[in-house]
Amino acid sequence: PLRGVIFDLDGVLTDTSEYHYLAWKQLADEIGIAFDRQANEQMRGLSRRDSLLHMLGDCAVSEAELQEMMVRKNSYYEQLIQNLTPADLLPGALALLDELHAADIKVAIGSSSKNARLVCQRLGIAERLNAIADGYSVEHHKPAPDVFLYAAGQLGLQPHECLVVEDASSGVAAGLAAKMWVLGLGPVERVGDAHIIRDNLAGLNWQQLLIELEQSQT
Ligand code: G16
Ligand code: MG
Repeated sequence: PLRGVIFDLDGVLTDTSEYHYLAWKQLADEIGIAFDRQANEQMRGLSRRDSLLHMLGDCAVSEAELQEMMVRKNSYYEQLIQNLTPADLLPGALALLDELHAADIKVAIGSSSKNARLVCQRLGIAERLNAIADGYSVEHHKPAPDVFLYAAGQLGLQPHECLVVEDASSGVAAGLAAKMWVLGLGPVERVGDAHIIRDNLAGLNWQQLLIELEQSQT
């Protein structure tokens, strides 16, 4: 039976994915690299470094330049998330967290972001979480399963007892590689490999979800 839910953060509980895009876009404009929302789509869920490497493509830069660019992008991102408040939780997020609490289901964050703790605090959900696994927790980032396995370990649960909620292809792949249940949020082209798929968290019902997961097995 399911005993824990591991939420991805950016794009699942809040729309910081838009702020990641804007921060990357500013950097790209400054260094004269073409970058748009479509290119950004491919970077969803990737670590800061992997995102930058993806953005640069075959444009060769030194390690020192890479470091400087990552610092610069993060400074733009930090500015953008400064005004995050609980109102920036996506529709349905709070209701689901309440429902999980009532059902005695443990809750963790499994994010690639090094800003995850700060974002959770700003959103006012830090106290509701039993664990936070973030960009500092593991060496290998999504699509590697490590961050979700780390979160499950923090919750004291086995992989098959956990449901991962993800909006990114890399995150869905990470959840499946961890041998966990996966709920994908977004278009089929992006999260189609997940066990069940929804547009977003709005109106999601935990008991209903459990039934659907069971059906997805047959
Ligand atoms: C998030 C975002 C990614 C971002 C990554 C690293 O992951 O989806 O766009 O590149 O974190 O963030 P930071 O630069 O803050 O360390 P997730 O896993 O929460 O979707
Ligand atoms: Mg995400």
